[in-house]
Amino acid sequence: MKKIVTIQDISCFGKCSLTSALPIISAMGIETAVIPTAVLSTHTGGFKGYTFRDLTGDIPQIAEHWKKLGLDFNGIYTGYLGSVEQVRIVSDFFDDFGNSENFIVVDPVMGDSGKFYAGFTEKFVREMKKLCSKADFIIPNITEACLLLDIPYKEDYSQENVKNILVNLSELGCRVPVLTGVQSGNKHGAMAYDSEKNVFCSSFREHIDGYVHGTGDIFASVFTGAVTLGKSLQESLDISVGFTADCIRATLPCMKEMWYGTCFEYCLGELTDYAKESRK
Ligand code: PXL
Repeated sequence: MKKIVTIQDISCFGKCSLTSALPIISAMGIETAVIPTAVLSTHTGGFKGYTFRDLTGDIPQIAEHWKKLGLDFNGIYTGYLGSVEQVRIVSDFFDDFGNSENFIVVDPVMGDSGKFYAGFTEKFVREMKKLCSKADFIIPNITEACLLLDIPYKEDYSQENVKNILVNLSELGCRVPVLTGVQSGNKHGAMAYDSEKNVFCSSFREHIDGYVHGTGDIFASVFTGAVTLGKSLQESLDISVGFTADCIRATLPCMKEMWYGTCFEYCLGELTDYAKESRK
């Protein structure tokens, strides 16, 4: 069985980060080890008064124990990281557990809709850029791409603009930047650039009206799962865009507030079937 480790927070309520990555990647038939970076009572994207217990100090101890056990992983996938120090420690984890056989996915979670999430700063962006340079894949949304490239956020981008952004992101040092939240006419999806092959890929679905929290984490989790299963970049984009769209569609009939997240649970069977098919 393939095995990855994902490093991100546990938002106890609100369906994002580890509480979505763990079921999603597991449903794809992949063992999913976790390193929780912090425990929050809820995510920060809509709830007020959340608690935050920082677990930065535990990460090097977990890594030391795992080194003694001789553990290795097919992939390492990071999501929400809570401080500059934590980014540095995760960077050391990449040095210890990254190798020529496995791959690293960094989702540089920092903001959305042109704004930082609570608590993020320019200093954090500078550290995140360095982490991205060590990744095979980075998966920013457009807001995060603008932060990483130090360019102003806009609402609308042409395909040419998006291609330029992707090339500039690859110059941070990562092999394949994947940009989420890309609009093309009345379609919505993701575009990616394989800088080694000099090839662009894209995948779009009909635009669905409505914004739900946590879709970036769903996309990044499915994408990581697909890469772990050995899928091509195009196929990894297709399954991630398709599954994320299905989760949003499943949510709209029963949606209360966007911060309660998606009803991704209704869609997990798609991933189980997909993984079963690819094991045949
Ligand atoms: O979905 C990304 C995310 C993860 N973890 C925490 C967050 C957010 C976005 O708001 O607040 C704690």
